[in-house]
Amino acid sequence: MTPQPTRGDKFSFGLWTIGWQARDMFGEATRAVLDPVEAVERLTDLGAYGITFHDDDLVPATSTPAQRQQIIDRFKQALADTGLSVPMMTTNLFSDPVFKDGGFTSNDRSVRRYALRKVMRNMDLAAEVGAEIYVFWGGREGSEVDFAKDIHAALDRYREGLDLLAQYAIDSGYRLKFAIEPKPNEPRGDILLPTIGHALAFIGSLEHAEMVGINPEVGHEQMAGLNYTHGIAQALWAGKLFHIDLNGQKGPRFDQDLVFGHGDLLQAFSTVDLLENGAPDGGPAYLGCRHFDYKPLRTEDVDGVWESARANMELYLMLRERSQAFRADPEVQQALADAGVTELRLPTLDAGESYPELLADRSAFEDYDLQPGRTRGYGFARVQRLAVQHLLGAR
Ligand code: GLT
Ligand code: MN
Ligand code: MN
Repeated sequence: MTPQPTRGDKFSFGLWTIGWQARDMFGEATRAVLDPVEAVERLTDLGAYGITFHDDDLVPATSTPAQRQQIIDRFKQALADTGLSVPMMTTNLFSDPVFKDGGFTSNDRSVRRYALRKVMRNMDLAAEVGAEIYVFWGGREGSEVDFAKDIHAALDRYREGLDLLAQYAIDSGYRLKFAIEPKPNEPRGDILLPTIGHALAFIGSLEHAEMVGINPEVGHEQMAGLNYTHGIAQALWAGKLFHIDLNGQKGPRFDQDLVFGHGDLLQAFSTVDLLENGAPDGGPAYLGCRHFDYKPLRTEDVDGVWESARANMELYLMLRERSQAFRADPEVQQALADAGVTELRLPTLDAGESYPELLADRSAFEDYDLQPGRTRGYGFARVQRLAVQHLLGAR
């Protein structure tokens, strides 16, 4: 019997994921439009906690104000009927051709002003439906031609935009926190804030840095050949992991948005282990939603969509069980201790010690015997073997 998701697991899905019609670069849609109300009902039945969306996912961009209100009212009724939450919302600043050179960083100033207004209107809705996180994925903020984009100015405009929106949230009394989602490329040739590290450095320059964190996506880091678990660990260390986009990716290539774990499964295992057991006291390191940002395979009909939605949650729960067994295994605990994993938590200097004492400690340098450190084995191979045994349920 595989584990069954419940609301307490805090799984959430983008409306654009299960609702993806599977239109791609080379072919037309293979699935019909999914009614947002049906999405709410089906996700509830499957045991999810929340649904997230862009302004235009819920309300088609061509809607009149009256139509917009009607769609929102109907959607809110479905939320009330099911108890499903909207933990996160975001803005589509990439589909309309007007955003071909970006939203906040378009070379065209009027586009930048329009983008800010579009976000503000949707922040009002986010506050109304109780969302706590507002995501900024700047897929069109970037360039293909180095000489055509002044990066210094573009970062100034990015900061100007986020500072203004943060001020708007504060002045409006909204309890929204912002989360920037990095991506290295696609749809732009090169995107601004391409990795977790770039985004963290940028956030430090913002006027309301305390209300801005990141929303790292598995595939986006792996597209850049980076280690997702390391990336979110640094975000946690910085107190900036405000949200996550879980999915699967098979190495550096186009953004695949596979089901979570259907790429680098071993790294998915360490990701879940970190989220669930990675706090210094061994408890969960991350308390927010486990949000899936994936694309159901283009080959699937609507049944396959719900099958894949299940697969995301089920895989996460299986890995959570596996990671609990891994942590509880005395042999693993011994292997981790032997490997020095716990020793790394010891400060390098003694309490009260500083560099004068270190300089005076002959055993640290002048009399230090390099041989043991040169010849020791660290036992990491054993840790990895045990991890894989647990991953595959062989222990
Ligand atoms: C878009 C992108 C995702 C982002 C979404 C938020 S939209 O589909 O590929 O990674 O999370 O804007
Ligand atoms: Mn993606
Ligand atoms: Mn994403």
